[in-house]
Amino acid sequence: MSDLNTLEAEISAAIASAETEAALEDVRVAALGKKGSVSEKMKTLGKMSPEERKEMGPALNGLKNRVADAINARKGVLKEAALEARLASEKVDVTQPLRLNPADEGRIHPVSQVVDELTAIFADMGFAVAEGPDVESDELNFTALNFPEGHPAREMHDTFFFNEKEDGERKLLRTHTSPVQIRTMRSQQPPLRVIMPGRTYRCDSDQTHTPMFHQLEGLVIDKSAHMGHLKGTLEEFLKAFFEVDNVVLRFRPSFFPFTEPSMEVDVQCDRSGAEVKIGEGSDWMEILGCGMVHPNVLRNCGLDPDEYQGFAWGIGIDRLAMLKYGMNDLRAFFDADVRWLKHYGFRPLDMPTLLGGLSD
Ligand code: 2NM
Repeated sequence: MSDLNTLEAEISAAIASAETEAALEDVRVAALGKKGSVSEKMKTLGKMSPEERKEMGPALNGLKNRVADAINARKGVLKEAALEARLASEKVDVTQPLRLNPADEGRIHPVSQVVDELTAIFADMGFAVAEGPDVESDELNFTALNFPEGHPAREMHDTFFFNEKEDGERKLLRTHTSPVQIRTMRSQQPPLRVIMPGRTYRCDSDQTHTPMFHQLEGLVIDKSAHMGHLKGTLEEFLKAFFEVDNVVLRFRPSFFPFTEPSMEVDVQCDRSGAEVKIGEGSDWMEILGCGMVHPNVLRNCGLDPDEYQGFAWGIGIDRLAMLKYGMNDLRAFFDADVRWLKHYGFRPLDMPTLLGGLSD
C-alpha cells in the first residue's frame, strides 16, 4: 500500500511540474499508457489471491481515476495559460477597415475627373479632343503663335528649355497647349471645333503655381465664327461644368500675342462663405483668357484670314478642380499622397456624363 502512496505522490509531483501540454502528455503515458507505471501495477492484479485483489483492486482503480482526473485538471490549467499567453502576445486592431476590392479602393485624381467632365461637356457641343507632345519646338510654342522675338514669355525665367542640339535647335517643355492648336490648324481643314487638355510647364512655384500644371484650350475656326459664339460657348460650358442654371460673365480687354482682340473673363460669384459659389453673388473672379485668333496665327497655319476667322480660349484645369471640389492648396495635387487622393478622389466606375451627372 505504501508504495502505491509513493507512486501517487511521484505522479502528482510530475503532473504539477508539467509546464506544457506535451510534457503533461509524457506524464500521462508514463503513468496510464500501456506500459505506464499504474498500468503495470494493474497487470499484477491477475496474479493476486482473491483477498489481495479485493483490497488492491479498488485501491489501484482509485489511483488510476485520481491520476486521470489530476491530468485533466492540469490540462485545463495549461490550455487556459496557453490561450492567455497568445492573447497577450497577439493584437487584433478591430478599428482596421476591411480590405476593399481594387475597383472600390482605387480613386481617380480630381484633375483626371475634371478632364473627363470637360471632355463630356465639349463633346456634347460637337468638339473633338486633340493631344500633342509635352516637348515642343520653339517654332510651335512661340513663333507660330505670333510671339515676337525677345518677348518676355520666351525668356529662361518662364520656360524650361532643353540644351541646344548640334543643329542649333533648342527644344522646350510647352508653356501652354496652344502648339496643339497650331498642329491641328496645319493638319485639318476648317471648320474646326477642338479642345486640347494637357500638361503645361512654367518655371514658377508657390502656393498657387506649380512648375507643371494642366490647361484646357479650345479653338473654333470657321468662316463666320465671332465673339458672340465665343461668349455663348463659354457660358454654356461654365453652366454645365459648375452645374448651375445661370452664369454672368464680364469680358475685360487684355493682351495675348496670339489673339486680337484678347480678353480676360471674370465670372460672377459669391465669396462670402468658406467656398466660392459660381452663379450667384456680387463678386467677380477671373476665370479664363480668350480672344479672336490673330490673323498672323491663321497665316502661320496656311489659313487665309480674309476667308477664315475663329476664337480660342485657355483655362486652368487645376484651378477649375479646386473651385468645384473645394481644395485650397494646389501643391497637394502633385504630392501623390494616397490619403489626399482617398479624400478628394473619385470612384473609377462613376464616369461623368451629361445624362448621368458630371459629378455624382
Ligand atoms: C489663351 C487665351 C486666349 C489661344 C489661342 C490659340 C491659337 F492657337 F488659336 F492661337 N490657342 N490658344 C488662347 C487664346 C489661349 O489662354 C489663356
